[in-house]
Amino acid sequence: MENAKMDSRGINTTREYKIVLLGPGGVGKSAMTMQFICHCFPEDHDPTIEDAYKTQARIDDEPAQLDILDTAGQAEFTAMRDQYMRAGEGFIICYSITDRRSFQEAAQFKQLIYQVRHSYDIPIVLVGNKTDLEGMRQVTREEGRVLAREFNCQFFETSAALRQYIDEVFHAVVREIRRREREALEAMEKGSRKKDSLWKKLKGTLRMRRENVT
Ligand SMILES: Nc1nc2c(ncn2[C@@H]2O[C@H](COP(=O)(O)OP(=O)(O)O)[C@@H](O)[C@H]2O)c(=O)[nH]1
Ligand SMILES: [Mg+2]
Repeated sequence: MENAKMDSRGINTTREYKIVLLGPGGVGKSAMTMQFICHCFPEDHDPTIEDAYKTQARIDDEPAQLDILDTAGQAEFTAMRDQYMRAGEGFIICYSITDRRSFQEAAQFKQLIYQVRHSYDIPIVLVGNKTDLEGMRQVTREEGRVLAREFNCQFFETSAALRQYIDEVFHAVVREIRRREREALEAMEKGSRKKDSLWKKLKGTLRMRRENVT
């Protein structure tokens, strides 16, 4: 908890980021989550287990609490899935570079997010995992890049087995959430400045009218 920020009442005020890992079974979602959280690589994580994990991180010198949902299952609708698609603030869509089908399915997950959120402007990071198995590669890096461009999102190739680019993925999704929040705040401030100046103008004309009456 060294990163936790406390307010004057001693309450933990570290911003919590709700992150959902999506992708077909077997691509390494659980392995990536475990490596990020505890630097461990479980060889035989039950593929049907869907679980949530919490961890603290310091990203760009700002503390963050990551609430990570490691999902299991196909790109189909269930009541539960609908809920976490709604509640998630950032999504990590994973495929395996050794499995072309998983790459094709990745696109369906993006579509699933759209169906629930009706927006393409959602923080997403696309991940091609298992780069340590280069000899078994079925999806080129360029194909990953092209899909990421289509998604308008960042792209990483990772190896959960070797813990390569794992922190980068989770940090990138938090940065995406923060960037949108900053932009929304700036837009709000701009809007309120506009209102202020409109209000002042209005008061100015009222004063002029009053002066004309007297
Ligand atoms: N070689 C290699 N195997 C991996 C990697 N990531 C996961 N695996 C293996 O792939 C299988 C499925 O991983 P898992 O994390 O359970 O996939 P999930 O179903 O997407 O959660 C397991 O046997 C893992 O040990 C990786 O980066 N490299
Ligand atoms: Mg899993």
